[in-house]
Order: sequence, then C-alpha cells, then structure tokens
Amino acid sequence: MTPEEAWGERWRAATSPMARRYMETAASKRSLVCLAADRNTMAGLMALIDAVADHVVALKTHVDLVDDWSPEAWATFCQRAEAANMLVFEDRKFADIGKISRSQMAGQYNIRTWADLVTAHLISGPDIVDGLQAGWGDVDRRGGVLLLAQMSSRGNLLTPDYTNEVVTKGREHEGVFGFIGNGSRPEELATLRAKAGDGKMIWTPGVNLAVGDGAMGQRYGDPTEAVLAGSDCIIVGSGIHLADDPSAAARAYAEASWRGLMERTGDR
Ligand code: S5P
Repeated sequence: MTPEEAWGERWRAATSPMARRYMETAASKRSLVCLAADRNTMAGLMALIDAVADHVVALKTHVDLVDDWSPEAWATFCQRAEAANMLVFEDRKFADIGKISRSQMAGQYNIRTWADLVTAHLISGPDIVDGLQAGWGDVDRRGGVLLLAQMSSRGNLLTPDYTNEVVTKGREHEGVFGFIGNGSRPEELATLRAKAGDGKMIWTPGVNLAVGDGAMGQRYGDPTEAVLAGSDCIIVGSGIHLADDPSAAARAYAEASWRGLMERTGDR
C-alpha cells in the first residue's frame, strides 16, 4: 500500500519532508507506533531497539534519565535507530526563551546533532520554535518541533483556550511538525484535530491496551480509538518496555494503530 493510499488527505496536506518520511515508514511497517524508550541503562535501551525495530516508526527518548549515558554509547544507539528506520525524538519539553532554547540544543547532550524531533511548550511564546530551529541550523541539520497542545496527565494546566492558542500559532509555523494531543481522551483529540486541520501531525501519549489510570496521575485511552479520533502516532511507553515480551507487545500496538488508520482513511 502506498503512503498516499494509507494516509489519504494527511499525506496530501502534510507536505513537510519529516512528516512525509514518517508516513512513508509507517506505511512500510504498517505501524503508527512511537516507542517511549524510558529505560535508564544503555544496555536496556539497546536491547529494546533490537526487539521492537520491525514494529516501531519513531523512538522517543529522555536523554537525561539514562544512568550510564556517554556520548559514544548514545551515538551507537542513534545509529542503530536510524539503521532500523526509526526517527529519533527527544522529548525534552523545552520551555525557555528562544535564545536559551537554541543553546540548550547544544551543551553536553548536543541534542541538535542526533534528534529529528523535539517537544516544546509554547508557554514562553512562539520564538521558542525559531530558537530550536536555529539550534538545528547551527549544525546544518533540519528537525521538527512537536508543541504540547494537550497533556495526558491528570490535573494538567493546559486549558482549552491555551490549546487553541498553541494550535493557532503552531499551524502557521513551518518549523512545527505537529502537536502532542491527549491520547487518553478521544473526544479531546477530535476537538484538537478539528482545530489543527490536516496539515500537521498529532502524536498522542497516554495510550495503552489496558485502558484506565496509570502510575502517578497518568491516564490511558485505547490506541485504536485515538487514531480514529485523529491521532497520527501513538506514543507507547510502559505498554511495550515493561511487557514480558516487548517485541510481541510492539506488534500488538502496531496492529491496533494500523487498524485505526485503515478504518479512518476508509471512512473518508
Ligand atoms: O502529556 C504527555 C506528554 C508526553 S510527551 N504525557 C506523556 O506521558 N508524555 C510522555 O509519554 C511521557 O514523558 C512518557 O515518556 C510517555 C508515556 O509513557 P507511558 O509509560 O505512560 O506509556
């Protein structure tokens, strides 16, 4: 199946090269899964990549939670992800003013050199997106920013008005790859999709095949429902990396997400 057949209007409208790359890989793996690789050792992370590569399209990292992080080990990790056709997505949740965000793309972790995507809050204003893009530009790379428009955690402070502001500003910005939406609430996602239009990605954490409350205020919704409501990528962490068989779990999430996409595109 071609990416256009799989994605329909999203393929035609979302013209950014990074979005196209994601949608192409998703169509070839028949998966809309981003793995939240929240393991805290390099060995644990390496084992995870090898287990899930066939079913995962992007790898979301929190570089600062790895106990034995080193530049060399991380370079190997990123090379393996790239070789397995996975986008590397650092969930740094930048929030500072533009020029500091640009500097934070460098520093010890040097995120600008290996991340294809990063997350940011728009709380400090739209210049943060320019700052992050300038960070990639400093090393002659391009990347995409996912803005937090909603969150999955209980009691978060991202009100509907705030979400609207983020979407209004983000829709117009070429450096914005898309939005993080709340996968635990399909009705919230459908509202977000209606505002975002077809031109931007919506990626959603807070999904699990076991729907309900997670640890420390996390909430989970059904992955297929999230895709039907307009999500383009389900971000799954513990559902895969804590499973007895991460490879089988990744396959199950891939199937659930792909089923949602086929139904959604078929309905149009
Ligand atoms: O609202 C959010 C935004 C993000 S990026 N809620 C989230 O849970 N996340 C991230 O998704 C979080 O940082 C974690 O890495 C992942 C969810 O992991 P899980 O184990 O709950 O599936």
